Amino acid sequence: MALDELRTLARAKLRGAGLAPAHAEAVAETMVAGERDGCTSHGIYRLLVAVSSIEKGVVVPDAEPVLSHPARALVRVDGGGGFAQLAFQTGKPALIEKAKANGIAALALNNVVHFAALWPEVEELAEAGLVALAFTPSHAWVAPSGGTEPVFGTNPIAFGWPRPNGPPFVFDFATSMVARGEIELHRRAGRSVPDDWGVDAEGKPTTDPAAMLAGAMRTFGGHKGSALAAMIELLAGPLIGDMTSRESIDWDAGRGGSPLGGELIIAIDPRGFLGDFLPEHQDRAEAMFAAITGQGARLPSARRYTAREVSLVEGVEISTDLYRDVTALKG
Ligand code: NDP
Ligand code: PYC
Repeated sequence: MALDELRTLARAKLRGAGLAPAHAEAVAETMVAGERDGCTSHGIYRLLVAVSSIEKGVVVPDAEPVLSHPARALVRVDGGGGFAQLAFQTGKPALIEKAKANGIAALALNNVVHFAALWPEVEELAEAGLVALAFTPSHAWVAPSGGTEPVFGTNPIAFGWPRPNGPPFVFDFATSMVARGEIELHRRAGRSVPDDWGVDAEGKPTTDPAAMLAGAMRTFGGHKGSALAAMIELLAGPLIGDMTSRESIDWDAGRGGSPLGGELIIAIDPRGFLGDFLPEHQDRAEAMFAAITGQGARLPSARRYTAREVSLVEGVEISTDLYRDVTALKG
């Protein structure tokens, strides 16, 4: 499918589910971006997830994000229970302006439903010349290192770094072994999963995606991923007055919707520290990137940018099953 065709389809299905036009546009954009960049766990498959969340009453379909300014370098957007994408777009201009005025600024999104990847947000900020970090909890699906009971969400962390002659350096990954969406895609395709991704409801290793979804996922990197997952719970939960992943899954009360909660985005203007010396220090960063790629290793996001170049010309391939399920949605 051509990307425009996919965009039209996504908007129509979101509108068909009752989502207000501004939300439908913002949400469709991140799904198309995911599919375009070969991030299928957060691509067009998420239409099924978003529509199901709307139908379950987990998301407020016509929520109007409300912007406020808690401090000189802080921005807050209360998403009113709507999807996070429009809340981010509402807060982004003020975040950029405050980061450039103060050297650093932070944006808290509160009361938003989040099902998306974080890289589009840090990439947009890096394209505006800022170094960016983003964090969000989700639902308690992940056991701490050394345990088998879910406490953490899949809690992604994303980072963006502007580069002078090309797209930004960006990484974005869950602090669980994989995103939950990846296990769901394996279940849909009838494929088994590696047994180090999680455990079943009895705490035993399993390769059955359905059993793992009913049990607990593992953090990546043992105790290190576990500590990062805890940090994200704290930064994008209690620090900004929002829910932890445990509180969020309790709030969901078994409906199986996407997580409601908060997100914290931090933006740093390199000119704050470096002023006119910025180019000289940018060159030092570029030397590090060259030392990585020069030995045959790749930078995070290199795969995405390559996939993007191809998709922009050739469009994307959607599996027959997914196309059938998506087109069967109302709208
Ligand atoms: P992956 O494990 O697939 O890895 C993601 C990151 O690692 C990307 O930046 C990727 O770059 C990079 N990477 C992968 N392989 C290499 C390599 N060999 N060398 C260098 N870099 C590499 O992602 P996850 O499954 O952990 O997460 C997928 C998505 O799920 C994320 O976008 C995340 O935001 C989203 N998510 C959202 C949640 C939410 O609550 N909203 C919860 C959990 C996850 P590249 O893309 O170029 O391959
Ligand atoms: O894939 O883990 C995930 C996820 C959770 C919320 C959005 N994506």
